[in-house]
Parts: sequence; C-alpha cells; structure tokens
Amino acid sequence: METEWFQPFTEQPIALLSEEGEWIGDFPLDLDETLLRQLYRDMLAVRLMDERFTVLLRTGKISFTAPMAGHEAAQVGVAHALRRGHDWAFPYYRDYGLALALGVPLVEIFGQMIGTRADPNKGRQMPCHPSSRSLNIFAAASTVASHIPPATGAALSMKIQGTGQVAVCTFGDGATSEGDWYAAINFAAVQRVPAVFVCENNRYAISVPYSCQTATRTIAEKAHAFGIPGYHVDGMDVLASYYVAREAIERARAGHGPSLVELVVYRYGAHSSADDDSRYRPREEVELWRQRDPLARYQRFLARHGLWSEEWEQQLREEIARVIPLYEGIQRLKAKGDQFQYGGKRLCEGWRFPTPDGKAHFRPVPLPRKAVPEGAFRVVTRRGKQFNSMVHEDQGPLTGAFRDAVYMNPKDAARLGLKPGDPVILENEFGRYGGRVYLAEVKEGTLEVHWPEGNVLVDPKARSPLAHIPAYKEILAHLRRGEAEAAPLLRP
Ligand SMILES: Cc1ncc(C[n+]2csc(CCOP(=O)(O)OP(=O)(O)O)c2C)c(N)n1
Ligand SMILES: [Mg+2]
Repeated sequence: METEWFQPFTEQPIALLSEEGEWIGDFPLDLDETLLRQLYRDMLAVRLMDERFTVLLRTGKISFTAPMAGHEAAQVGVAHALRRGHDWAFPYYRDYGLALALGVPLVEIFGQMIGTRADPNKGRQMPCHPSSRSLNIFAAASTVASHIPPATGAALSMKIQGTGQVAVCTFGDGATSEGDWYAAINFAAVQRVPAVFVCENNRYAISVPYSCQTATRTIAEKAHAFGIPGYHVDGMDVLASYYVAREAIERARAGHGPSLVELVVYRYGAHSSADDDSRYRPREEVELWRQRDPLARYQRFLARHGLWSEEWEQQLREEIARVIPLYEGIQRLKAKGDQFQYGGKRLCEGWRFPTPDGKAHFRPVPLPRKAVPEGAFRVVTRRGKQFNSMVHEDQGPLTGAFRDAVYMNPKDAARLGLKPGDPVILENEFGRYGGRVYLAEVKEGTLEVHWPEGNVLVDPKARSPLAHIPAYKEILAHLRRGEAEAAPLLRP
C-alpha cells in the first residue's frame, strides 16, 4: 500500500484542516493546485445545484428533492478518491454531489430530476436517484440500505475476477440500523472484498436523531464487530474526506479488505421536500453547524495558499450559474424534440403511465404552458404550499395539480361548468398555478384518469410509475373524499 497515515477508531474525528483553514495534517500535502481548486469548484457547483433544485421545486418543475447542502465536502472528497469509470460507486438518494463530482453530466442530472427522456433511468425513479452506466454508478434506490448487499456482491465479483476495481458504497446513519447493513459488511469482511463502506453521518434519519438510532458513540466503532478498520472522520473537511477515502480505497485495491469510513456531516436543509425539520431540531443547532460550513472552511484554506480570490469566486459562480440553466434548457429541448408517441397523439412528455393492458407506456404530456389565457377559470384556494405535486386538504373538491394538469372530480367540474382541457388558474397566497382540467375519479380503490383517447386505470397497489408521483396518493385520498368540503371558488 502506498500510504498509511490514518489511525482507525480515533476518539476525535480525523481532520486535516482547522476551522480557520490551516493544514493540520502530520504528512505532506501532495495534491496539485488543479485538484485543490477542482475540489472547491465541485463543492460550489453542488451547493448551487442544490439551491437550483429548490427553485425548480418551488416553481413546480420537479416533484421532490433531498437537499445535500452540508454534505458537499464528504461527497466531493470521496468522489475524487475513486478511480472514475473504473471503480464502482453505490450511492444513496442524497448523493447527487457525489454523482456530479464523479462526472455525471448535468443534462442527465436535471433530466433525472425533472423526469424527461434525458434521464438515464427513463422516468422509473423518483428525483434524486442518480446512476450512470458509463461511470459505473449503481442506480440509487429509495429503500434504505438495500444497495449495500449489491455493493458487497459486486466487490466479491471484482475480487474473483481480479479486476483491480473497488466498490465504494455510501449511505446515511439511519442505514446502519438495517439488517442489510450488517449482513453486507460482515460478508464483505469475511470475504476480504475490495469495498469501502462510507457513512455520511448527518446525525438524523429524517426526524430520528442519532441518539435514538444507536447506542454507540460513533458509527466507525461498529467496524470492530466485523474485524475491519473503522475511520471516524470530519466529513465537513474535504481534504480529510478525500485522504481517508483514498487510503481506504487503495487498501482495498491492494487486497487488504474492506473498511468502514464515517464522515461526520450535517444537513442544512430538511430531510427532503416532504419534511419540515423545524419540528424536530432547533434552529440554533442548524445555525451552529452553519458556522462550520465546509465550503467556507476550504475557501479559507485555499486563500491561505493563494488559490482563492473574490474574483475567482465571482467568476466560478457566474460560470456555474450559466451552465446550470443551460443544461436544464438542453434537456427540455431534448424532451421536446424527442417525444414519445402514444395512440398517435402527443399527450405528455417522457412519462411512463400504465394502461389498461397492464403495460407501462410513455405518454407525452403537453409541455407546461407558460401562461394560462386571461379569462381562465380562477380558483382561490384557502391555503397551501405549492401546487406542484401537492394536494392540500383545504383545497376543497379541486383535487390536485401536477405539472400542467389540474385533476378534478367530474362532479365538481360539472358544477363549475368546466370541461376537460379548460384552462384554470389555481391561486393562493404563494402564487398562481396555471393548468388544464383533467377529470379523475376514484372507482373501487382505483384512480381513473380520463384521457382524451381513453381512460387510464391506475391501480394504487400496482407497481406503477405513477404511484411514485408524490401527488398520487394525495390525489387519490382527496378524490375519495369527494365533495366533502368546498373551498371558496371565484370567477375573475
Ligand atoms: C427500508 C426503509 N425504511 C424506511 C424508509 C423511509 N426513509 C427514507 S429516508 C429515511 C432516513 C434515512 O436516514 P439516513 O440513513 O440517516 O440518511 P439521510 O437521509 O439522513 O442522509 C427513511 C427512514 C425507507 N426508504 N426504506
Ligand atoms: Mg442521516
């Protein structure tokens, strides 16, 4: 093995940078300027991409996001320690930063988030589930810890075939309570496979704090049970994340078996767009961790070495801000020019819908209309956050909205004098949402959506891609209630 700098099972997390950005490692820094700057560029791109996801969510273009701010140093550090396209990564749903730093093109990332044909998963996954065939990134799964046994299996295959590859598997602290986690790491240790198990320990599994997750002080010490080294690392220090991951990866590659790397991080945002973190963690705690921002710390380090300046920062931000919308634009154009046909008509864009023959078909959806014509039926809803993929109980009989569709119970539509395709504007204190009426009703536990060329039955129990749409269950629940409560409805 090339290097052996780090001790496993340390009391304090391994750090190579002080909060002030001084190098505190007891070995010489051997990274060139290009890589040192690249680490910062990637972290900044991840932060800005994450912010962009929130904007897309709020403007109704995506249905879900799992914020990764606070995890940048961990994900970017690990990504750079891998041999890209040679080693395999087994990410989890919060790992878009890892994917970006591993080289997944933004067009694919945004294609996956928005669910268009640019998505390598072809719309089969929720947003925030990266993968790449060419870069050896295994498809992320929502089921916590389910990707860890496949990582061990892949590593075993690498060992048997002598490929010289390593499988790097990332997961959260919550995943370490799953049986799959123990079984997979135990087997990896017994077989001495070339794998590295990386825990992004952000101290919460949704609302469950670390103290309710495990009785051990660290995740790293659980490695004792498997007979492998466990490294306790400051995951908000990009250089510590990089160097420890690099050593663990090279150790695995050299045939010394797997290790467990715990990267202590903090997620600044909520668990996901379906979570309100203010209900379980105090603002002061978040603020305290914000003072340890991984980007600011690394920026101080670069500045000390003359590798960062205000101008460079500005230039980088402008570059990234230009590139992100560009890729969004490209993927939208791609989706436009490359639409799936169904029944000879263009209906929806790059989305899979099950049809009565039991098969999933892509239905092109009309692309979101920028403006709903004046004079459109206006519906004022009492309250609610956003219309996209959300149905709020107090929206009355109006069911819900998703993309450019406003789902409506036929009875309510008739009462309001609306036909399918009529333009409507939903309005609340958060803004306006334009869409067209689609009729949808619940029949014997099944949601029937009335499409122009035939009704589509959606069985909630079927593993239909539609069932993954966050709005689906809520639309279903709302439709079930029928006309229960009416919201104030106004014509302009
Ligand atoms: C097997 C399973 N149980 C529960 C869930 C619901 N769930 C989704 S994410 C999550 C929390 C996981 O937390 P952690 O592993 O710490 O990762 P983090 O989201 O904090 O990065 C849970 C319980 C799930 N997806 N799969
Ligand atoms: Mg967690």
